[in-house]
Amino acid sequence: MTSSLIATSSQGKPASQYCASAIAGALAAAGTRLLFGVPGGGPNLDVVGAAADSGLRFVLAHGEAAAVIMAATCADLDRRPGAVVVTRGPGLASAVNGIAHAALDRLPVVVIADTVSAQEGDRISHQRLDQAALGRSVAKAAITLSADDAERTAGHAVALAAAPPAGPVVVNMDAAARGLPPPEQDGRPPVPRPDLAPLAAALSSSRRPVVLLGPGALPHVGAVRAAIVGSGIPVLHSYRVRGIVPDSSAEAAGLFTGGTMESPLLAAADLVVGLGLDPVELIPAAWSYAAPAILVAEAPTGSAAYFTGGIELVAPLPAAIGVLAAHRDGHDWPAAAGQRAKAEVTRRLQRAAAAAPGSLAPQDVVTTVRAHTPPETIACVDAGAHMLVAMPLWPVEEPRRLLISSGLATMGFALPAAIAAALCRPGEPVVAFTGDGGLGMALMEIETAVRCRLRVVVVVFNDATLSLIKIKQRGEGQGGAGAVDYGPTSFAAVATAMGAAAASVTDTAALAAELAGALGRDGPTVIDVRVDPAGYPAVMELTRGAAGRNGIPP
Ligand SMILES: Cc1ncc(C[n+]2csc(CCOP(=O)(O)OP(=O)(O)O)c2C)c(N)n1
Repeated sequence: MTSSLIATSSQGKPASQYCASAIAGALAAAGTRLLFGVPGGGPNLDVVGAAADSGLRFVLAHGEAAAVIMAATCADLDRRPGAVVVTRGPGLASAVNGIAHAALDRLPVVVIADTVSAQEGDRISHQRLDQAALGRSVAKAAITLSADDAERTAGHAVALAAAPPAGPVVVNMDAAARGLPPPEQDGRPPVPRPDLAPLAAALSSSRRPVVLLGPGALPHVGAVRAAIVGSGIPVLHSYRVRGIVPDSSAEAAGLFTGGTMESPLLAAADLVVGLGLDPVELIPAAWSYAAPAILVAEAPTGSAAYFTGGIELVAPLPAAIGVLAAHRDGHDWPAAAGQRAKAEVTRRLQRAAAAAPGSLAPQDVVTTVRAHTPPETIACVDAGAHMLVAMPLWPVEEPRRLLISSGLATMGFALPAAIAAALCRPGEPVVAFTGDGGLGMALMEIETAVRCRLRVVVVVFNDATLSLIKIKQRGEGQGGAGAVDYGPTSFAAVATAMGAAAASVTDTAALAAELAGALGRDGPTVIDVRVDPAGYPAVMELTRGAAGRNGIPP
């Protein structure tokens, strides 16, 4: 053991334990209930021990990126900072994709790593990376935690993660470090006094406004509903916020991604009003509508550039919602224009369903699961072609019931997210929709769900192909079959080997029967569905149009 590790703090504890207690205490004070991760010994185990002392439950994951996705999902659902512990070097490097997801979806997560001490840096190269630079390059900040002023630094790290815009903070524990500069305070300026006159003027003269909702609107669900429901003004939701306006209401018009799904409605609009949009969610497609766009957000987002000719007003959202409420009458949309636009998208997607005997159309998988699960089910969706049917065909009545990695759009999201949802919302039904590619990236977390006895239903769209990428090869066959095709895998057999209940299905009746069993089971179920990808090109055309065809990444 090195001298730095046996150094003691002024409180008499070994310094690394003192640091671990400080960060665990700060997390507990912020309401964090779970710590995810993969420890690497030494100070990491101190963090696990200190977390238990502070009342946080530790959940051992198989992969660090998955652990961060779990923590980020808890942060999203609980509205408390998530927490992860990883080891120095490979542990932090392996966590990067999860940290990137938390960064781009603006979710507060504290990622605690130990590090080769600055005192030993001249001598020890093993597992030594520039963890401060690595952290800073992807997270909101990287902070060194030492026994000097540990409580204040730990409190600052947790508060910084949660301060808007929320995001991940990497805490590198170097108990023996001395003379660190005091951490910078978060310097976001206060929201300016609202000047919403341009919004009021535009709404006064608009006959066909459309409202786009983004994550900034999530804290204002009640006010948005009061302004919108019953007004007849169609509302589109970004991926992360479906359910702010319940899908059953006449105004709920479905999704806004920047693709073609929402085109007929936007083409008929004479004004587009964005509330709390984050351009990180929008696919890189051209904006080609005549209607002017006014985007309101509580801090500059750069949205105006996405909506060519759009203007961004920085103002408190409740004030903007108030302006909208004052102008909810006076438009001339046909009755239930939003609901009808959404129904048309659903009809077209269903028409694109195609399946050879012995397989299911992806659309039928989604609608069958929806029909056989309770309305309040939390669905977690991976990146892939299956996402293009799961997102529009899964209606929700509340926000945070349909989860996806929106900003980063990472594969390997759905299973860890579903595990976290089951942990944070015990007793609530949870479904993970994932492709064979995405599940392959997070596969071992099935064991995590088994060990934690979580009632998670994993629905695998198994076509042994990276279908979303295959669609983009269409025509040219760019890259050849070897670029996208896997050999067949029985995920049911793999899951059984890990102790999960599992089945392979090729028709909707069997899928429905397996779902019934899964929802009554005290543990995870993996339903390996043989899907036919033949309808995906048409789905891509309907949802994304040229942006999808041209190979723009999801
Ligand atoms: C970590 C990560 N790697 C690569 C990608 C690019 N990508 C997006 S979707 C996709 C294919 C997904 O295949 P699969 O999980 O089988 O789902 P399917 O498209 O077949 O529905 C790929 C490679 C990504 N988004 N995230």
